[in-house]
Amino acid sequence: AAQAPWWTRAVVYQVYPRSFADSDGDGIGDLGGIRGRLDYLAELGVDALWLSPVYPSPQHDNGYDISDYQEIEPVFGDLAEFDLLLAEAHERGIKIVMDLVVNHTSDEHAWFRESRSSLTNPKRDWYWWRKPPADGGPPNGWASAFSGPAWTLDEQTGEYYLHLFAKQQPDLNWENPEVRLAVYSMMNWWLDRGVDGFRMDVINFIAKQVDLIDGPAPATGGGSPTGPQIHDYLQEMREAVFAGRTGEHLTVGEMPGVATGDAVLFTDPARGEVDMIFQFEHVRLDQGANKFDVLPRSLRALKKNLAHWQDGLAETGWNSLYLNNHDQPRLVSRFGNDTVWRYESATLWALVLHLHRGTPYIYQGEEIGMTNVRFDSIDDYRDLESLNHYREAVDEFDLDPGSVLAGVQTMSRDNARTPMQWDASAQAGFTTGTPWLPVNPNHTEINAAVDRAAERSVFRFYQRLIALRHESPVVALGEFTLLEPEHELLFAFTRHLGDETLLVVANASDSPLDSPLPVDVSGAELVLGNYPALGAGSGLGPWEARLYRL
Ligand code: TEU
Repeated sequence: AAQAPWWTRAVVYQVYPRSFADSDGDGIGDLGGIRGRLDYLAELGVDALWLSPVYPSPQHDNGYDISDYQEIEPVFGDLAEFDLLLAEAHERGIKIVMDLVVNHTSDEHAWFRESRSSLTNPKRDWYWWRKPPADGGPPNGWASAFSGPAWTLDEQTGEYYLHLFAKQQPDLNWENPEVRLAVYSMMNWWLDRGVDGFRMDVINFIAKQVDLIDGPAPATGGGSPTGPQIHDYLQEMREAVFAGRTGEHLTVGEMPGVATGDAVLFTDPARGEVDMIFQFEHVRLDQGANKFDVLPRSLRALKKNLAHWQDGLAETGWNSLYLNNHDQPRLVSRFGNDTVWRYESATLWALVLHLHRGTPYIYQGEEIGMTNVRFDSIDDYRDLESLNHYREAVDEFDLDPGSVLAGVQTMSRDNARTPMQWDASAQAGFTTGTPWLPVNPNHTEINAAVDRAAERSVFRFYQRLIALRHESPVVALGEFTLLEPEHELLFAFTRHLGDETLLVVANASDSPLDSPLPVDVSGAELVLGNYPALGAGSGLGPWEARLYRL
């Protein structure tokens, strides 16, 4: 256990800079705002911050469209301000992990401007350009993740370029070694500056199945674009960027579509690719073919899927643990009850998730039980994914606007992107100006100031969980066993290491669960629970969760 990597004992906190804290009153969060809240984060006890992109960007996708990799977005600050943030975080023992978005750049990045300028430009081959096929249509049938085709015809040179995301996010051609070297050199520049690692955006997409682009049979939408070269690229990156370095770094690859077998390959320490990944299976269980088609939720399906990942990586590899982030609805609204049982269900999911094996990620506001927002009109949404989807569904597919809006209200990424709720004041203490996205009206009741003063504080519950992972090898490394897999309401499992066994029992429902616990707990120590006192009966109250040491 002593040789296990530091990140097995760590908890990462994700900051979405635009929505975290605004220090200059322009309505958009910034680096000064983050710096001003470092004491709050240190008090929570997190080990590292992952900053969603802070680089210059036209902001079509809130910074995931980068126009300069080695600068800071002026709205967020500058490099001097960044260095200050880094230094002050490090003083508090908090690492800073940058978002690395290198599957694509912004169409305003100098590389793409050059590349699109002529057929013979030296950077032409840095992106995926293809002549229109005989029928004039796009080179294959791939769809953009943000609606419409993944290819756009560029007037200037009469060729199509590939963009798996928005048309303002052209995909880099990793087949070209110059592209790879440019990315590694940029990563080294940030690490030399002192940053502690990278969260790698859709990193499994950098390698393409070239035969699906140039092959005889044009591919249709769906399926993974990932080519087998992905492992070579990641090993080459590790060699070029991390091999010579000492100290504690973190690499986490966001990888939509990977299964447990792939995950083992990506995270096997002996192969040297990434430390851990973000996989998507558990957050797709309640989504149809289109993510805005909301399916009924099943606790059984969710816990079986999480257990499948625990088992799949039990021997080799490592996973990240998350139930929400800047792309997902708020966990208490999605998996819990965000009205009458908000405290209980927020803490239940916190306990369940943090007691799994893997590195837990907390998304800003999760630690105070923030909920989804519900805008009445599509005009109030800002996220291009939601807006493109709505336009396509209503205008092209003629679907009923009311039901399309309902899907957006449930699944929109803007649910996670409303400003952080610091206090009950007019703009939730986020800004003195007009926020770029409205604050959730419930900030008068749900905010950090109220939560931390409350008897039952979500923040303090997270503090306990983080401290537990720091102190307790069984939490970090223990073997996971799911109990009662078929039970529709009870989430129960054990963790076991050496002579220590922990038991988690959680009633993920609005009704009391009166059946006896799956394991005899007489004589066991209650380590943590989300009810003020144990009830008289043997069962669990609504959304009650307990952690025992057996
Ligand atoms: O997301 C990749 C991804 O596959 C999805 O989560 C996607 O954003 C969408 O929600 C699918 O329904 C990453 C970033 O996390 C996201 O914010 C970016 O928009 C995207 O890549 C493009 O850079």
